[in-house]
Amino acid sequence: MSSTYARFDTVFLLSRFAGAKYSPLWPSSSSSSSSHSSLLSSGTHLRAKPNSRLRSVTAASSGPIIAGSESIEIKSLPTKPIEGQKTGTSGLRKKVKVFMQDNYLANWIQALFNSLPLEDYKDATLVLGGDGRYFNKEASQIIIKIAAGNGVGKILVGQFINLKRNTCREGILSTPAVSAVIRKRKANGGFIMSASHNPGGPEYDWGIKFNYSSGQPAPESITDKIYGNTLSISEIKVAEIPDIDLSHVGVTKYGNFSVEVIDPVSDYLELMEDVFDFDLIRGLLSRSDFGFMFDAMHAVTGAYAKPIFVDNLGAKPDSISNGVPLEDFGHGHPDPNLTYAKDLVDVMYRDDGPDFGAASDGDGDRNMVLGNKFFVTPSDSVAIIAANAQEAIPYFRAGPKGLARSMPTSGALDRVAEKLKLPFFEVPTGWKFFGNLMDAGKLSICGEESFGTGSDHIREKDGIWAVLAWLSILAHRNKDKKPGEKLVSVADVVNEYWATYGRNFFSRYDYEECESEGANKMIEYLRDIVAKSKAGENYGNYVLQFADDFSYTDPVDGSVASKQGVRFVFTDGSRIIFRLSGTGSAGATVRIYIEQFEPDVSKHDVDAQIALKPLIGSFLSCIVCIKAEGVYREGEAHCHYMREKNYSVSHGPYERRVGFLTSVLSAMFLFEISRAMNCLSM
Ligand code: VG1
Ligand code: CO
Repeated sequence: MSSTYARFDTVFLLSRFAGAKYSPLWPSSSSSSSSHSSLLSSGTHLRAKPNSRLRSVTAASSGPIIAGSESIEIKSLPTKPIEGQKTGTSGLRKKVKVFMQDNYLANWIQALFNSLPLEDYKDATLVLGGDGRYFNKEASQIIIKIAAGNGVGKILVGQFINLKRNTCREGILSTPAVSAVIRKRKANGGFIMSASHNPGGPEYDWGIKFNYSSGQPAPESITDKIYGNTLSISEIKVAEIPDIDLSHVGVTKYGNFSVEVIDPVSDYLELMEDVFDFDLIRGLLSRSDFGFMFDAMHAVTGAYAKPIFVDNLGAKPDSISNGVPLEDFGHGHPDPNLTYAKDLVDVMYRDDGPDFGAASDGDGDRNMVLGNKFFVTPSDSVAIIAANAQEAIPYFRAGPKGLARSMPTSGALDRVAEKLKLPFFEVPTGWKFFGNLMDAGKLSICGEESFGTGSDHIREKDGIWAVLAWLSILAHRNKDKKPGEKLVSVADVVNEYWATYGRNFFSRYDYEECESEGANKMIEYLRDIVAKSKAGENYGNYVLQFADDFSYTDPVDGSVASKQGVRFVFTDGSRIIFRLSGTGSAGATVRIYIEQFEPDVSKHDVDAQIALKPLIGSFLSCIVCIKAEGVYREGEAHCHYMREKNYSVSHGPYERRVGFLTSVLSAMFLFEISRAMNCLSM
């Protein structure tokens, strides 16, 4: 198998490792038992003719009428528990084929209602949106009928019309827009139909998230309850209403229940106008000596980019690429990083490329920021936004209240917080951990290394917000520049920041579709090492400050999240972190994060991989190689990696001529083998 390898100091993608096969979690409809009915396959409720204004609907044969709310009839559909519906870092994500089976989605939605207090949804307003991916259209109808069946009063749904192509995408709202709409319209919560940056289409992924009334992702206390309820569910409450026409803005009513189709952009745009100085940004974007490019990756921000950047801020129409949201993201992987947003990267690395480029992901909450021939790591990006926010962004005129990052995100932001004397928080991976701090007025700006940046203007990370934040910084720095004068560039802003605060070299390595068992064993093995580690131990030239499995106690509600990632932190601030992803749809993804701080400005220009090499080498030879001595002489592999940077690797566990990435992977097998041979000191 081959790997994709990109030489930039951020995310590395190693795909399809180990050939882990996905096995369905639930038999397909053909093999399903007759003791439960399926919302998708029964066809009686979901295939009704759209837009017929029925005042009452006769019950279908497959279940009894359990209630009549005014003129809506509600039916109880028998169902059976389905395994594996545990929510990960951000909602429930699976292959779309899994979601399309029997009552897979319906069960989860009903389990959600079973988990919420009645007052949180009865006669309440909920928002429904998504990134336009394959299956969202059908899923919207399922969610609406179950919401109505459970007594929800009103659903607000986004919709996007592409006038040029004369097409309509139903159920469109970016993740940040769902959060904004919930907050603005005081809704009780909302559903987001998206697997975010995971690819879409019949063969790929689908996902569902639920956000609460503050617009924030449901906390683990709720998602754990939902999971529990998926294991005991026996009925789904479905309103007997036809499919709702979601292609036209307007209201459809059935009894006390209504669905309002809304423009997905206006509430969000209004908020952005409050947060930023649009005149300032317009001044920059309309300059003839400033080039701008935004890649919507055929994902949801296609619906937002033209109205915001072009129609409101004066960017040229051709500055938006891949601006039409498509069900399969144009066969792309809507992940705004150097590997998957390659088209944008190619343009930005041309001599005559634009001065500023950005991309966002499937559901519009991630962002990547580039200057001409310059990539800004997400960890640096949030630190730079925080350092410049007060002078460049009206929303932060009084100064940010506090700063926060996820644990694996580099320590760049910590230094800004220290300098600005701001409260600072380190939370586990996943945006849901920031919300409480924001609600408590302790946090304004936060970010994750995974291309997530945002603030307390909403309760989600926000791709377009990050782009506008960067444009504000550049516009502020350049507002007095006369035509022909050299503009302050993205690279200038970053270099100046490094010179002031030092540089945190950072790199993340991903190993996708690993076998879950091996990956879990690897983490267990690392936990064993942590338990035996002592402060002051030498790892080559590095001295261990501490090693642990990160645990977080929420300062607001006292809830505890444990086992959030194994950390080795050294006395100079360098860190190596291992954790398993919670967003994959098949097998396990291992993430390794490596970071080293460099205060010396003369060394800031070095390639991150070169800068991180000594740390990687010392760590691996101590942790992996020595402990496994006699089984695998890893040291040789390192030397090999140091010489050879572009390679195609073989993933065999005994492969000798492998690079660093493979050798860590091999370690997973190695641990198991070593265990079996009893040659690890465990
Ligand atoms: C990943 C990222 C995490 C992010 C999450 C959701 O999670 O690491 O930082 O919050 O995706 O992002 P994991 O568990 O796979 O590492 V998104 O844009 O998918 O809502
Ligand atoms: Co996303």
